[in-house]
Formats: sequence, structure tokens, C-alpha cells
Amino acid sequence: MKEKFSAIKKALKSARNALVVSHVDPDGDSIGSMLAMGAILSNLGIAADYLSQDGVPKIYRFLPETEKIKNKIDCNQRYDLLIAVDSSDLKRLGGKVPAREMVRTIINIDHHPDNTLYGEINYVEKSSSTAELLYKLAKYLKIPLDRSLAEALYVALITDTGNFRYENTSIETFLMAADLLRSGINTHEITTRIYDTKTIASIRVKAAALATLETTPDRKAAWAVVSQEMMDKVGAKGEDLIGLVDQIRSIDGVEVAILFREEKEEIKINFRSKEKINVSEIAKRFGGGGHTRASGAVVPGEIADVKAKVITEVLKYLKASQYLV
Ligand SMILES: [Mn+2]
Repeated sequence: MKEKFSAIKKALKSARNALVVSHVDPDGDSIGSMLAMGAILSNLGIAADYLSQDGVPKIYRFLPETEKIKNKIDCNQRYDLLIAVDSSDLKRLGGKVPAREMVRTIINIDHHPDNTLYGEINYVEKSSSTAELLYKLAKYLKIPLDRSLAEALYVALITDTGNFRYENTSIETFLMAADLLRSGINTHEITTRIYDTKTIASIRVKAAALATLETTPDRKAAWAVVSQEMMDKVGAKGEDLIGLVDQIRSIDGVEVAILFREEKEEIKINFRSKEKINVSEIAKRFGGGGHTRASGAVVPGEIADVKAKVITEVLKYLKASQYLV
């Protein structure tokens, strides 16, 4: 890891400007990691732009400097560095990233096991979150851990570990959290904003989605559907669905939870598992990917057809894994 850090340090030293990018449908780890990377860059005096094609979900906008994150950039701008955080491949960054020839060096910082190592420098390591990797990088670079950097890292850390509930939570995770707390962040305020502040549209669309809940007879798998009509009816946005698939997974006995969401001509699918099934394998069969317990895919087609196809495949997978009897 030392070589990775020194390669990054060298690249940063010779850079005048950088573009920090994260994946489409951003989550807390992608936004927090972008901001943390930004704090590192500004500390080193490197000018930075920030690109998140789908913007910044409202619940993360209390973080300092989120207004710097734009949903498009000037495509004539050249960058010494493109720093991608929390994204397993280039495609996940969306279609608005600059052309390859506009960027000198790509630095890829990520914790997804299926990362395609698309950078000239790949700092890809198994960890709770991309934030955990950035925390280590910040320490190596001796960047002072001020309150706003600590807040960005903390939000990223808790959202990717489900507030320290998921199995990716380790001793390192808690040690990092403890260190972040030393900078004076208010964890109660942060968790209230992240977990206990919902829009009414979010509650309404979740109620409508949960009304579509179906399960296998043995309740090992459960799924729900969100149509465009359901979203429009209550004025919900994609970010209003945060936590819904986890709610389905929380049903007693459920091992695999799936959420189907209709968006234009495509169906976005979220997979979650509780403790046995590697849902990234299932997502891969539909051109997606992700983590062992949380993955996703986007499939073109009608919602009913896609749902039928996916459920059949999930049941096959569960059977083959000897899990479903
Ligand atoms: Mn992540």
C-alpha cells in the first residue's frame, strides 16, 4: 500500500488541477468521499472541480461545500487528474465525464470487489467504504483532520456501514470513527439528518411500493416495485427511495430483497442479501455488479417482463446455492 500512496502523492505533486467524480445515483459514500478528496486537494493547493451527474441528494446537502459539486462540466476543460471515488468502472461515472484525451492521469480510489482497475493509479482495497481509504490517504499525506473533512468522512462511513450495522464494520471502522469524533463533529445531529429526516413524498412512495410487496412461499426472497406513475403521483425523486430495499430485507426470514424501479425505458434493480447469498453474482447476470450484500443492475424493458425474468433467475440462483429447499 505504501507504493500506492507514494504514487498518488507524486501525481498530486505534479498536478495543477483535478476533476473529482463519483458514480451515478450517488450515495453517502460517493458524496462524502468526493468532499473528502476535495478537502485533500484544497489543502495541497490543487484547483478542483466536482462532477456528480445525478447531483447531490438533499439529505447530504448539509455537508459543507456540496454546492461545489456540479452535474455537468465544461467539456473543453483539460485536467491533470481525474480522481474517481467509489466507482467500480468508468461507465458508472455516467456519460458526462470528459473525453479520455482531456485528462492526463486517472486515479481510481474504490472499495468495490469488482473494480475494473481502470486508472493509471488504482488504490482499490477491501474496506467498509471508500471513505475509509481516503481517511488513510489523508493520514499518509498529513492532511489535518478538521471538522468539515471529518463530517464528510463520517457521513460516508455511516451510510456504507448502515450506521455500523453491516458486516463490513470492523475494528478499523470504529477506530476511524473515534478519530473523526475528536475533531468535534456532532454525531447525533448527523444521524438525525441522515436517518430521521424524510420528505413526505418519500414516506408516501414507500407506502405505495410496500403495498406491492411479494415474497416466495417460504419468504426467503421478497421484492417490491416502484413505477413511474407511483413516483409522479406523490412527486417523489429517486433519492426518496433510499432505505426502501433495506426495509424489505429487514423482514424476518428474508435472505434476498429486490427493488424494481421503473425509470424511462429502463428498470433499475437493487439487490440486498442478509447473510448468505452473494447478490453481486446475481446482479452480474443482468450486466450489473456491486458488493456481496448490496448490488444493482439496470435492465431495459417493461417492468413486468424484467421482474419475471429477474425473479426466475434469483430463484434459480437460490436453489443452485442450496439455500432454498
Ligand atoms: Mn461505497
